[in-house]
Amino acid sequence: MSLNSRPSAERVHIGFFGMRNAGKSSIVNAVTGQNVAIVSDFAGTTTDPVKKTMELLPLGPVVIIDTPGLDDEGELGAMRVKRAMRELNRTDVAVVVVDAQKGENEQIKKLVQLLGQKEIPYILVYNKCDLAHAEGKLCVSAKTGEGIEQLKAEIARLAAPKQNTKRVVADLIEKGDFVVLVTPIDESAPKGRLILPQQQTIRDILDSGASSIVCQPEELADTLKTLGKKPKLVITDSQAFGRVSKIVPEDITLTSFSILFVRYKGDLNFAARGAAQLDKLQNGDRVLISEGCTHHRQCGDIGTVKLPALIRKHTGGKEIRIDFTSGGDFPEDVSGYKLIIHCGGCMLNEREMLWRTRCAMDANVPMTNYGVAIAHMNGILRRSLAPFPEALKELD
Ligand SMILES: Nc1nc2c(ncn2[C@@H]2O[C@H](COP(=O)(O)OP(=O)(O)O)[C@@H](O)[C@H]2O)c(=O)[nH]1
Ligand code: SF4
Ligand SMILES: [Mg+2]
Repeated sequence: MSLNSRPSAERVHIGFFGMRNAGKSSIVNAVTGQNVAIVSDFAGTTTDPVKKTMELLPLGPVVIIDTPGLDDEGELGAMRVKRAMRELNRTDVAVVVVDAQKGENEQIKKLVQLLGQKEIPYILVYNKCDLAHAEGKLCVSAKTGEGIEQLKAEIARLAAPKQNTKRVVADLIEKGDFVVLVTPIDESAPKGRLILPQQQTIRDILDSGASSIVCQPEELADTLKTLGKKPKLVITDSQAFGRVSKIVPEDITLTSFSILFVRYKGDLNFAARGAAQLDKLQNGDRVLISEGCTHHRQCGDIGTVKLPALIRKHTGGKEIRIDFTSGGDFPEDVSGYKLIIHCGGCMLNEREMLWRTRCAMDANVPMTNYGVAIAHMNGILRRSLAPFPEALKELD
């Protein structure tokens, strides 16, 4: 990611799917005008999904996902197909590539059906039209470039409404408002910088013509005192919720970064409802804690250390089995869990967060969020949801 580009989770994700050798990678290259994908006439060359961020005009910043074929063979192949299918859950717009010489087979029909179920808009495109023509279909040739402009226009048309128009905090504040942000810096915080949810929140405040001050919990009392003006909002890192709530006077609205993010990307109302499950956990119950970061856990040890400790305390030392997943990992089947607790998901796109939420809803498993769970266990959930009346209703 270059320094001035948009975070990839904020971009529209365009996935290319189809049988091996249909020309998916060739079309990706033709559409992007770059050699993003490896093209080969040896079937199964694209072994893992390849992702690339780029500007796709006239649409703007996107992520292109080139996947292996739906017909990859053997045990390894089956795994790759599974990974390709998981990419579907991150896809805002799908391009289904059919070899015009071969036409649509059962797998393509199944894929199209699945796209319909998941309400993912898709484009069915017949490639290799320099070799065979398909009547009444969108025909392209990655080789000659025929139809590629039309395909790009169609992608842009379907992708435009998929751009996230929700805001992190802008709808809660006005020009001239003042916001205090609390971010503890402990040994698990990344060195020398702020993490993405904090950066995005600050940016959204700036975009609103409001201003913010950032401090650690230790400095909060003094900061509030010296301000001389009541802040519109205090936003804290969830891990300091308990401490911070004691410092911030009751008449000042208090919420957390991760509550703002579940509202922005996921389903805050569902997360609010899910918190009550923390009071019902029994010996032997399984809880899934899931995080969106892959390599560097930006949210530090909240998910691996702080939350499990809080849960143990909250349940009075009950034997709760806690599983942890991070990055793109999220179990296909969550029915074995009594509760899922997810981070704010700032590194995931909205579709992925909503898909995870739907997996939980389908399996009747309550799902909540880091900030919501921590606020609940500190007895301050009502207070931290005060700016969101719809979510508050879920607590009654
Ligand atoms: N004639 C012709 N060959 C193509 C076209 N698109 C791809 N190919 C060839 O089909 C083979 C498979 O292409 P590739 O993009 O790797 O397919 P993938 O497996 O779907 O990613 C390669 O030999 C390409 O050169 C096309 O539009 N016309
Ligand atoms: S994806 Fe989750 S764990 Fe990673 S920085 Fe964002 S909120 Fe924190
Ligand atoms: Mg390929």
